[in-house]
Amino acid sequence: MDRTQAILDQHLEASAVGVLDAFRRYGYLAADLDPMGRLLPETEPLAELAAGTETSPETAAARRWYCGSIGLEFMHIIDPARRRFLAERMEREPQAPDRRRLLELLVRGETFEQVIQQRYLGSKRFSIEGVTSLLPLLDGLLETAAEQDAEQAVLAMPHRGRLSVMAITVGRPAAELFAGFEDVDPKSILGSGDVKYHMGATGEHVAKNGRTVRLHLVSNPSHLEAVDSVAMGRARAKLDRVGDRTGKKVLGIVMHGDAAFAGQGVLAETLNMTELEAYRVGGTIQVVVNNLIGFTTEPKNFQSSRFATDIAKRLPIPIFHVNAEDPDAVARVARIACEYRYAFASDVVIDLIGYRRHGHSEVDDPTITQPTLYKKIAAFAPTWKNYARQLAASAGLPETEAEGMAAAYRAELYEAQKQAEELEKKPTLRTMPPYWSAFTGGPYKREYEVPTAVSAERLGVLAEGLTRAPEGFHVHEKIKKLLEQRLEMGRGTRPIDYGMAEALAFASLVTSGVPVRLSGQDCRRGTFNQRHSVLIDVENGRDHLPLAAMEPGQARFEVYDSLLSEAAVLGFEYGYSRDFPEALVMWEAQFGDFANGAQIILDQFVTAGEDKWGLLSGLVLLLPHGYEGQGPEHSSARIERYLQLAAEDNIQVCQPSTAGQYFHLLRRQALRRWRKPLIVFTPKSMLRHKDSSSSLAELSDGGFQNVVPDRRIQNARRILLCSGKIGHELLRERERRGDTQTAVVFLDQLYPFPARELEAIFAAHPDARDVVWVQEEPANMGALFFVQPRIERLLRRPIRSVKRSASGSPATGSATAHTLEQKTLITMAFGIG
Ligand SMILES: Cc1ncc(C[n+]2csc(CCOP(=O)(O)OP(=O)(O)O)c2C)c(N)n1
Repeated sequence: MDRTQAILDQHLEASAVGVLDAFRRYGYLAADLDPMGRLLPETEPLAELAAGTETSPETAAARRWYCGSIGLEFMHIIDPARRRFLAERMEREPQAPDRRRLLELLVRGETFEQVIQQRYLGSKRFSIEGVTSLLPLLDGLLETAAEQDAEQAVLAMPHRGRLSVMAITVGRPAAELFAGFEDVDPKSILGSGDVKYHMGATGEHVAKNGRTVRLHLVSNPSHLEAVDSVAMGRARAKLDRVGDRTGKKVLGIVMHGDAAFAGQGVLAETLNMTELEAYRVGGTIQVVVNNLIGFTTEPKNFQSSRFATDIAKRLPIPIFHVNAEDPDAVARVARIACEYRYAFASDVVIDLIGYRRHGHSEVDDPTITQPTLYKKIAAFAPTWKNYARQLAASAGLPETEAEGMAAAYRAELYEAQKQAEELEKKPTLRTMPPYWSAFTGGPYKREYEVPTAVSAERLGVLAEGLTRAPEGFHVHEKIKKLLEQRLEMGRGTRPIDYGMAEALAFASLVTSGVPVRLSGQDCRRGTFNQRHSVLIDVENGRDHLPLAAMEPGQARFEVYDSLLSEAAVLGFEYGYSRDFPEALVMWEAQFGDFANGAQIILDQFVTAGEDKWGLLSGLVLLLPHGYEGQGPEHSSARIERYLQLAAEDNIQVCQPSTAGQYFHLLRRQALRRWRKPLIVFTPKSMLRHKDSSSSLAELSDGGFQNVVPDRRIQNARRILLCSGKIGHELLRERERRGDTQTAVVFLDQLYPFPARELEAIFAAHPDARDVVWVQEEPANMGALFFVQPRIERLLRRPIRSVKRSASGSPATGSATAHTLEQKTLITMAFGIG
């Protein structure tokens, strides 16, 4: 150990603020990070703390370590072992990288971009030039991960450099990527598909140590950062598949633009997931591909901090800043960052700072908004040329060699371009994992239906398991009562409520090999005190999950209270469902209306994923819904939104009217091979209401009914069609009135629209003069706009409707006004005709 090493070790242990400590803390501010000189070194803190030591050897060493092309923020990490790990690596002489390999990657990246530029002038490609070092960075991460025995990497990234990453990192044949520019086979994707720089891709990285790391680049919408937690969910599912909770086998690498990283809230939500048991993946490598510009906007207008990455400082994780024009430093950061991730199962941020050679896209002229910067960039040589020059001077690698590499790759790309012109079918860029082969998407077919009933005897056994606590476990008095009641429900001596119906559905699934995963705010207990999936020992606070302790060899049951986020959590669960199609994966909103916090995930992934990318998901959304006088915010889960997004059988939109229907719906979703997102509007006050409870026979017989007919009324004069709680209120009113002429029919499935079942209803009531749609929601909301034309098409005549008046907000803030409105609705429904 040399003298400087001894000093630094001392400093790491001691609390005294010395020179080295000052550099460890503030060196990153004075580091040389921006090749275009926009981010000026901030020397104040160091000048103050290291005053008088400028000429000392310690200061010179510290400056070399912390103020070169790498700036590291790590002193905010509390764990000394982590700080020591990082200091030790930063203060060690770096190993020489494989410079030829770095050069080759840079040459390939920039040549690839240039060839597209020449051949497809005027097309957008969102060039990587200026931050081409992303390619050696990814290579370094994957090489290090392979040394740590990684088997797969999940990559997510926005537009910038995506095509280069697909070609050079993921290894897709260039012809496939050029096919996107040739727009091969447009007829096959009329009205569907996606642009080339959003597509997902699979490939592999064959590492120097002989290991192969499978790569999955996640399909991505334009909405920046929306993919972040989707990628994490995918990584978690892949880890769960192989039973790895350490995160070693699957590495997540998520790339970001700097403006997006600083600006988009979902990124902050996603970062907050990293240490949470529900969402942990052993650490994600967050790479900011930082060109210090966002479209035309400069950092001073998109971030209130020096670095875009400052948002990540809330976490105890290292943030590396590295100058993209120093490929050796980039390679070093890749190694340290990945080793750190593997040592501590922690997120790591790498802020790769370069520039953007062209406009935001190549059809955009940046000289209008950043004229002086772009003059400078135009005079600045491409990264590979600078690096080749440097290597010629320092490493004896002749510049002609780099030229040769470029020429050879260019020739290869010209050849690929010719192949692309000849392609007849649009290439898919990916191979689906084998676990998808048992499942299917596309239009609904009746042949997908499966039995969902469970024998009464079996339900009794499951109920016993569900209500059992371990020996010596102290169950809360109220819960003891609940468990007794649930046992009675399972034995058929008490009507089954939603909570028990759901528990029985889960129990029947996990004991037949189907894993169940649910996350959402407070969903372990349930917002409405209805689920109680976890028993808590009142003496010691210990947990017991009956559903996870049903039978030996059962499938996994997981239920998690989520962080207070909608977008990141829904994104995560969507991602999870993408890599675990055999499981029942669910997200529950606290109240259904909060789901609009995740609107991007709904619009861009859940409802459009199959159309854009051909990717399926069986994700379930549980959205509490119903007008109960709680005010504008807790009444409506916005049924209208989902129905507007429904087309091509892309989703299922259901509102089960009874506990039994809910049971069959959940089981149907898990057991059919048809994989489609399922939106379920779940009850609140009806959770325990006798009217929506079911008998044991309803679970042990039959299946989910898309339309629930009225079995008590024959050949009605009036048919009230509805969905959800209002139907039960209509039934009560009918009873009160002693009405024998009105049938109340529930549409428990709104989409795919149950036309066949409704036709049967109309045929059963041939004399029904009035067919009325009744809903609680205002005229501009709810299912009215969607069902009315469809019902009229079936009936070949207009129908009438009862609803609240059109309104800017879903419901009144007054409970009394609500009651009055509700009464009026019911009276009007029976007054028609
Ligand atoms: C949520 C969202 N808002 C706006 C846009 C439009 N948009 C596309 S790229 C871009 C700038 C992104 O800048 P940055 O994150 O720094 O990435 P860069 O393009 O510079 O690589 C904007 C505003 C978008 N794609 N997504």
